[in-house]
Amino acid sequence: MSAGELRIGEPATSAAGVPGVAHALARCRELMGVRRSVQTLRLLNQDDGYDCPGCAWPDPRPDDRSRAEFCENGAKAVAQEATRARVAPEFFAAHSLTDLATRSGHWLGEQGRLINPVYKAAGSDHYAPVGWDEAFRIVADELTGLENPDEAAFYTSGRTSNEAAFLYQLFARAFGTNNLPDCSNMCHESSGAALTETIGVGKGSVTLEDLETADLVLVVGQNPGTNHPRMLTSLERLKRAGGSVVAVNPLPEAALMRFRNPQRVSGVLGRGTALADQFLQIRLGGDMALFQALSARLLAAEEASPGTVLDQAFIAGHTTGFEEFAAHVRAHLTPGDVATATGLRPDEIDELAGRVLAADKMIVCWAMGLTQHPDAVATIREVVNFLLLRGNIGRPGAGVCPVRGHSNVQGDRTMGIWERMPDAFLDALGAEFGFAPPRHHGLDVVDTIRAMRDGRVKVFVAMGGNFVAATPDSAVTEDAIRRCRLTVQVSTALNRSHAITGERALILPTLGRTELDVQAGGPQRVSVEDSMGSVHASRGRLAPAGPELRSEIAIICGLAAATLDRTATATATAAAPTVDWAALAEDYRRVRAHIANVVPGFADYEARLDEPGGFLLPHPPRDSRTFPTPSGRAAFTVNTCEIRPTPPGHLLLQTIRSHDQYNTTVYGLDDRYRGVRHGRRVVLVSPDDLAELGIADGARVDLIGVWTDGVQRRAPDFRVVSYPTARGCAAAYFPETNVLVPLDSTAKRSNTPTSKSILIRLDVHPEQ
Ligand SMILES: Nc1nc2c(c(=O)[nH]1)N[C@H]1C(S)=C(S)[C@@H](COP(=O)(O)OP(=O)(O)OC[C@H]3O[C@@H](n4cnc5c(=O)[nH]c(N)nc54)[C@H](O)[C@@H]3O)O[C@H]1N2
Ligand SMILES: Nc1nc2c(c(=O)[nH]1)N[C@H]1C(S)=C(S)[C@@H](COP(=O)(O)OP(=O)(O)OC[C@H]3O[C@@H](n4cnc5c(=O)[nH]c(N)nc54)[C@H](O)[C@@H]3O)O[C@H]1N2
Ligand SMILES: [Mo]
Repeated sequence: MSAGELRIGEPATSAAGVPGVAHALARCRELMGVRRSVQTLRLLNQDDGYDCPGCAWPDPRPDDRSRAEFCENGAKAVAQEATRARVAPEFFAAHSLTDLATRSGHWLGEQGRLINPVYKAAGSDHYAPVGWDEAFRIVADELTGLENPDEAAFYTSGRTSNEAAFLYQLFARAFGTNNLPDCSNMCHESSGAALTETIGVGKGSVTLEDLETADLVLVVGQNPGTNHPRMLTSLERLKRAGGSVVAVNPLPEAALMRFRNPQRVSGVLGRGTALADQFLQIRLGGDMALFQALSARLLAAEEASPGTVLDQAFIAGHTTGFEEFAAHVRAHLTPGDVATATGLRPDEIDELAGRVLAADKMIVCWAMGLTQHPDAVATIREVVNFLLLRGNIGRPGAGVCPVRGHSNVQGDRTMGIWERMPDAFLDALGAEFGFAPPRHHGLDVVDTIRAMRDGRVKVFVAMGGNFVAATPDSAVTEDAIRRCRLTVQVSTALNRSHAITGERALILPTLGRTELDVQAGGPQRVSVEDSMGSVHASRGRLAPAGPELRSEIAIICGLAAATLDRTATATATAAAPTVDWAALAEDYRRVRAHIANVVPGFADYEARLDEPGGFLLPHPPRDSRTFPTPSGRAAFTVNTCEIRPTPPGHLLLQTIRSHDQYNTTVYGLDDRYRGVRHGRRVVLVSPDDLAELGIADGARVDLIGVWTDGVQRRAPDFRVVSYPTARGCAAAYFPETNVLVPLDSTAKRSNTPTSKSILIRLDVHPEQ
C-alpha cells in the first residue's frame, strides 16, 4: 500500500517490463500470500483454468499461449478477488452506513471479500446478518408488491457469466419487465449502435490473427498499456511482421510509445519496441473531423488516379450510400474546421493518409475515447465509412475492433442483457419457456436513474458492479437510489453502492471467477465471450472465500423461484413461464441447453466448450461479407460534424482510469505510467493552457462543471499537473469526477454519459 504525500514525477517513456511484473507480484503476495499466488496465477487464462476477471481481450490459441498468459493488471484483478481479507459479520455492527458513506472507494475495496448475506431494515443505519431464504423472501415481497413490473430495474455489470446473464434476463422478463440497464450503456453502447446500423452486427469484425497480420492498425481513443495490456503483445507481433501502428489520442500514453514485453527475456531487459509509428495528439472529440478529413483525402487521391485507391468492386457490390457520403465529405469541413476540431496540422493528417494508402489491410481499434462523447455514434459511423472506402471489412487483416471493457460484457449482451432485445430473441425465449416476454422497451442506465429520481422505479437489483459510483451526476444518482424502497447488490467486494441504498437494502455475497463452484450436480464451469466473439469455458479452483457464499446462478435461481412462484399464483391469467429454477442451479449444463435453443450460434454449446480454446461465434460481415442490415449491404452514412470550440477560460475534461484501478475499484494510489504517485485528485492540463489561464503547476483548484441546466457541479480540491495533453483539454480520474458529468449530457442515440467531454473551469484556491 502506498502512503504519504501526493508526488508528481515525469511520465514514463515506456510501459510494462520488469516493473510491471514486480508490481503485480508484490500486490498478489500482499493480498494472497505466496502459495495462493502461485496456485492462482498458474491457471489464469489457461485452457483448464479460469478466464481473467480483468478485461475482455482474447486469449491466443491454446498452442500459442504463454505459460504466464496474463498481465500486470489482470494479476491485480485476480488478487483483489482472491484476497485473504474478509468483511466479517462484526464489521457491519462496527460500521454504520453513514460511516461507510464517508470512506473512499479504495478503503472499502481493501476490506476484502463479502462472505455473509446482510440486510439493512427500514430506518436502520446498519446491516445485520440474514439467512438466504429470508433474503429471497424480502426481495419477493417487494417485487410482488409493486403496481407493475416496470417499477423494478435489474442492472448487470459485465463480469457475469453467460449462464448467469441468461438466467437473470429470463428472471426479469418472466417477472414482466425489460428494465435491464447494464454497464454497456456507459461503455460501448455507441459502438453497438453505430455498427448495427452500418454493418448489421454490433460487434467487432476481427480476430487476433487479423490484428497480428494487418498492415496498419489505428489505436484510437484507447489506453491499452493500462486497460488491455495483452493487446500490446499482438501489436508487437504485428510490428515484427512489418505492420505499423498509429496512435490517436490527446495523451501520449506510455505503452503506445514504447513497450517492453514482460513475457520475453529481451523485453524484460531491453528498451522495448517503439509501438506507435505515428502519434496524432488530437483534441477531445476531434475524431469525427479527423476521419472525415482522411476520407476526403482518399477520395481526392482516387480522383487524381482513378481506380487505384478505392475498392470500387466492394463499394458497388456490398454497400449503399456511397455517392451521398462522398459528396458530403468533399464539401463538409473546411481545413480551418478540421484544425479547430482536431488541433492537428494538415501535414500530420497527410502523413497518416499516406500510411493508409500504403496499407492493403487496415484495422481501427477504439475504446472509451470514442464512445463517451456527444457525437460518439456518428464518429464511429465515420470510422466505418473510412474503412468501407478501401474494402477494409470482411477480409483477413482488416476490420473494425471495438475493444471491450469488462471480461464478459459482450457475452452478457449476447445472452439478452439489453433493455431493447430484438423481437427474434424474445420470440425464441418465449417459445423455449412457454411465456410471453414483455415487448415494450425497458430502461437503460440513465433512464433508470431518471425513473428512480421521479419515483417510477422502486426496486433496484444489481448483478455486480458499483452503480452509484460508476454512473454520472453522483449527487443526483445517490438521491435517486435513496428514493427506492429496496436495493439489492449481488457482490464480491464492498463498494459505495453498499453505503448509498434504498429504504431497505440487501447485500448478497457471491463466488468470483477464481473459486470452485460445486452444486448438487458436481463441480460446475461457466462460459464467457471475449471482445472478438470467441466463447470459452471458465472454471475456478480456489476454495470459496466463505461457506455461505453462493454462485450468481444459485442466487438468481433463488430470487426467481421465490418471486415467480408468487406472481404465478397472484396473476393466474398471465402466462408465467414454467422453469424449474432449482434444477437449473444444480447443473449448469441444463442452462446451456436452453441457451443453445434460444441464442443463435450456440448449437452444440456443451460439446464445443470442450474444444481447446472454445469456439468463435458467427459474424456474417467478417465471415462472408454478408451484411444483415435492412438493405443487405453495408451502409455509408452522412454525418454532420459540429465544431464546438471550447469557450475561453474553460477546458474540456475527460475522465479516465489510472494504472491502479479497475473501474471503481481502486487498487492503489499510483498511476505509474503518468508519473502520479500517492494520490488521485489531480487534473492534467497542458503547460500552454496553464500559462494562458495564469494557473501554476501544482496549484490547488476545484473543478467546476459548466452545463446548460445552470446547476453548479463541483469536484473539490484537485492538484493541477502540467502534462503534455492536447491544448484545451484536461484529464482526471473517474469515479472522483463523476459528480461533474450531467445526467442529461449523453451521446445522441446511444444515451451514453459523455464521460470524456465535460466542460469545466478551474477555480483556484486562494493562497494558504
Ligand atoms: N486495468 C484495468 N483494465 C481495464 C479497466 C480498468 O479500469 N482497469 N476497465 C475496463 C473497461 S470496463 C473498459 S470500458 C476499458 C476502457 O479502456 P480505455 O478506453 O482505454 O480506458 P480510459 O481510461 O477511459 O481511456 C480512454 C483513452 O482514450 C483517450 N481519449 C479520450 N478522449 C478521446 C478522444 O476524444 N479522442 C481520442 N482519439 N482519444 C481520446 C484517453 O486519453 C485515453 O487514452 O478497459 C477495461 N480494462
Ligand atoms: N466518469 C466516468 N464514468 C464511467 C466511465 C468513465 O470512463 N468515466 N466508464 C464507464 C464504464 S466503461 C463502465 S464499464 C462502468 C463500470 O461500471 P460497473 O461495472 O458498475 O463498475 P465496476 O467498478 O466494474 O464494479 C465493481 C464491483 O463489482 C463487484 N464484482 C466484482 N467481481 C464480481 C463478480 O464476479 N460478480 C459479482 N456479482 N460482482 C462482482 C464488486 O463488488 C466490485 O466492487 O463505469 C462507467 N463509468
Ligand atoms: Mo467499460
